[in-house]
This record gives sequence, C-alpha cells and structure tokens, in this order.
Amino acid sequence: MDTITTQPFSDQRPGTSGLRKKVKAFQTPHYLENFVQAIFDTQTDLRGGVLALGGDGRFYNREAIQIILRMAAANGVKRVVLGQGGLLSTPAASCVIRKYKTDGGIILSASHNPGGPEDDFGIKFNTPNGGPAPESVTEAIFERTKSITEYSIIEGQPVDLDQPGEQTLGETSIRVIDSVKDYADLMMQLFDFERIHQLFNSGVFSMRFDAMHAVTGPYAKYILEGLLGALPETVINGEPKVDFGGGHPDPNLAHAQELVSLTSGPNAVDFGAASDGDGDRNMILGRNFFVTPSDSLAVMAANAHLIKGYATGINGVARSMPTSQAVDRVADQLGLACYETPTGWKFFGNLLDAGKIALCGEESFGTGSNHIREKDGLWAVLFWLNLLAVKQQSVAMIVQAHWHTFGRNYYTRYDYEAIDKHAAEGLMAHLRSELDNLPGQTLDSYRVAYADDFAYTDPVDGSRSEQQGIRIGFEDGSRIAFRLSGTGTEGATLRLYLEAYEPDPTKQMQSTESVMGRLVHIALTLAEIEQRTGRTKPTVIT
Ligand code: G16
Repeated sequence: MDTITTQPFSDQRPGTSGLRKKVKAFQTPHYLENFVQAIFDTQTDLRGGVLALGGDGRFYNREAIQIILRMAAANGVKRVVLGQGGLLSTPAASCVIRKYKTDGGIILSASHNPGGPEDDFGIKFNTPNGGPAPESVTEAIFERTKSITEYSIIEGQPVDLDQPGEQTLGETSIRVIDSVKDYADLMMQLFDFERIHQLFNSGVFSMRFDAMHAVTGPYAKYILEGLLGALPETVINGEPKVDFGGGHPDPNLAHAQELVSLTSGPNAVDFGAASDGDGDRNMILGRNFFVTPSDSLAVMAANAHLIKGYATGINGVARSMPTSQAVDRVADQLGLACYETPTGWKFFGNLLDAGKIALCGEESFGTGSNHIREKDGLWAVLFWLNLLAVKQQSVAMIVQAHWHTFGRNYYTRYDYEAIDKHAAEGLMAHLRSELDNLPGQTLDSYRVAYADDFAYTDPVDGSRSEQQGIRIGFEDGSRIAFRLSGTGTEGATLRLYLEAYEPDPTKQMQSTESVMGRLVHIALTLAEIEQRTGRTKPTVIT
C-alpha cells in the first residue's frame, strides 16, 4: 500500500447533489483521491465493510472507478459491489445499496450536466439507507477535505470491470454484478407487468422512450422491450455514450427535442418519456401534451391506489419548496400528510425512512417513492404506463380530469445560467432585504400573503436548514420563488419559479405563457434581474 502526500483543495464542498466539477478539475493530480479519502476517513463503517460502486458512464467514469477500487482496497474495504462496466444508474445504485445491505455507495455522476473531456463529472456518497448523504455527512466530508495531508492507494493491475463474478484486489473482493437485474426485479414487484404487456400488445398504443445516450438505455431496453413486449423501436438513443452523443442529457422540453417532435403532430405516438444522464430524472409526455413534473407527482398521489405496489394506500407525500402546490391539493382532499422540503432529494430521506411519506417529487423532473431513496426516472415511466393500462385513457384526459377535480397549478421555471456569482448573491441579498415590506402589498393586482426565506426543520431529527430560497405567496394561491442552483459548475445559476392557481375548469386550457405574463413581470421587477445580471432573457425556460 502506498501513502501519498497531498494538499487540500479549498473547493470540495458538495452541492445540491454531490461534488460536481469540470472533468479537468477531477483530472488534477490528487483531486479525486482527496475527496475519496475524505469519504473513507469519515465513513468509518466502510473499513471492513461493503461498498456499492458505479456511475453513469460519462467520460472519466472508468478511470475514476479504477482509482476508487485501488483506494478502497488500501482503506480496508472488505468487499465492493460494482455495476458491470462501471455502470449503475442512480436509482439502481440506491436499490443495490439497500438490497445488498452495503455500508454505503459511491456514485459517479454529474446527472443531467453534459459529459466529455471539456464538460462535467461528479461524485457523491450515499448512506446505507440508499439515499444521498444528508448535510451532516457531506459537511463532515468537506471538513475532512480541508485538512487532508495524505491518502492511501494500492498498486495493482486494472480490475476487469466488464466480467461478471468475483475478483480480488489486494485483500478486497470485488463482485461485478449485472447493472440492470436487481433494479428490474424491484420494478416487477411494484407494477402490474402483465397489464402493461397487454397495453403494448393492444395494437392501439405506441410509445417512445428517449434514453438520451445515457445510462438508462440498457435498463429501458431490458424492461420495456424485453420484459414488457414494447416494439424494438420504442427506446431511442438507447446506447450509452461517454459524451451522451454530444447532447445535454436533461429530459425537458428544451433538451429532449427529438422526443418532443415524436409526440407532436398528426402521427404522434401516444406516450413519450425521457430520462437523464444518471437515470433519476423523468419527463412525461402524452400525444401533443406535456405533463409538468409537479402535476405528475399530484396525479401519482391521486391515483396511487390503482397501482400494485401502492394499492393499500399511501399515508403522506412531500415536495420540494419550488415544486408547485398541485400535490398539496391532492393531500388536502385525501387527508394525506404533506411536507415542503428544501431542494435536494436528500431532504426526503428521513421522511421516507420514518414512514411519514410514500411518494415525493420535485419540479426539477424528479419523482420517486419509498421503494428506494433516490428519485427514479424509469420508475416514474412505469407508474404512468401502469396508470394508462388501468385507466385506458390518454395522458391528456387523465391530467385534465385531475385539474377538474383539484384545480390547475400553471407552472414554469426560468433559468439564468452562468451569471456572475457576485451579481447573483447581490440579487438574493436585495430580495431578502425586501421581504419584510412585501406582505400586504398589491403587485399588479396580486396581493402578497407572505414573503420569506425558506427554512426547514426536519421533523425526524430536528436538523435545521436555512436560506433555502425566497418564497413570495399571493392570496389567490399563486407563488414566485427564487434560488441559486447548487448543481452548476460555472458562475451562478439563478432559478425563478412561477406558479398560478386556476380552480375554474373553463379557464384551465390557456397557454402557460399567457397565464404567467403578469407574474413574470412582477418577478423580474422585484429582483431587478436585468439591471443586476445584464440578462434580458433566461437561458432556458422549462
Ligand atoms: C439534483 C438534486 C435534486 C435537485 C436538482 C436541482 O438533481 O438531486 O434534488 O432538485 O439537482 O438542483 P439545483 O436547483 O440546486 O440545481 P440531479 O438530477 O442533478 O441529481
């Protein structure tokens, strides 16, 4: 075993979901190693314990895995459960950690961020419950990176990542597992595969799933085309590539345009879905119809009793603060507990572990349940497929009927990417300074009911998270929220979230753009976005 002398890097604080940087930063000598050593130094159960390991297959995945394996061996890890080819989607990794009862997992991914030598890479640690490490753990890892002086690594031949079965590296045994099988088994327990199979074989139903050349390709092919009998052309862009085919593996209307066009026009397919770089996000489309992630969560909550894995009923739901309140209305009517958490899947972990909620979701194209502790793209797609098979209605019919019952929460998000960090911080400070003056004011006919900087006290362990984004709520149920992203790798990204509530069914078929006009104007003026950032329009609207 070699002990290598190193020096701390000052920028290794994990963001919303792990440490994400440019590949070049991770290739800096000792950069990856320091962070990995900080994990082994703080997560001491891994010494003599079991580690799950895999990544989304992006550029530098295989190299990073070889380094982590050699460090795991040097740090006394007894056994590593490794996804074949170094691949594990984020939800599959969560499933594997739980199924094999490992002492945690390391997942290599920068999620929906582009990949390639000039683009992004990432690493995160998941705890033995299968979920992203909570802030107490990520802060401990960060603290360790600030004082690290050495790391341990063994010399050795590269491990064969592609050959299933057992190998040894030093004293550590490495078990290469099929990346798909455990996850597929879990999906079979939750959904009515026979019914979905019948839907695919009915001759009147067509679907496309866009894997965006990312990790979900093999999962979607095996489950949709293999087990469920969907036609072979169902999965598009199904071959994982290190640079995602040059695309931006973010399943939204801006980046999944091929899929959007397949669900549009007279020859549109009935159902379209996409997943992101590491397979935890999802986008749901009907024929000429986009389901917002917030609505998707609300529809799932309202219909969970129709789905095999949730047929006995759900007790509670949760959404992140910027996610629309559509699910709150379902919870209200059905008598379910409903929690509002900060952005970041890690905040759902305690609620799921304590059995307080069964379903949760975020506006950022994430939905999931108590089956694992990560959001789960393909799970959401199978949930929708199961629902379509049971209801025998189109996606649009299901969502519109939902709006009739619960009201419609129009929703949109504006992202201003790669803006100057100081300007972004100044903008947030300015908004904070206005908070006390806003309640009671009327802004373009919207009366402010409350304005605050969102803070959260975890109901399970009492931990407190402050400054989680500005919320401005209006008396008619509409809302504006502002936050700075914690996943970008360049400058700052300002997110502006807008929501307008419409209970009247005769007014639920307007375009989101027209409904949002006045709220957008209020938000731009309040935050002085153009003055402070120099941007006259957002980089992306979703
Ligand atoms: C991550 C987190 C999500 C979060 C999203 C956006 O998703 O897991 O919980 O909602 O980032 O975060 P932000 O607004 O800070 O950029 P993913 O899919 O990137 O892992």
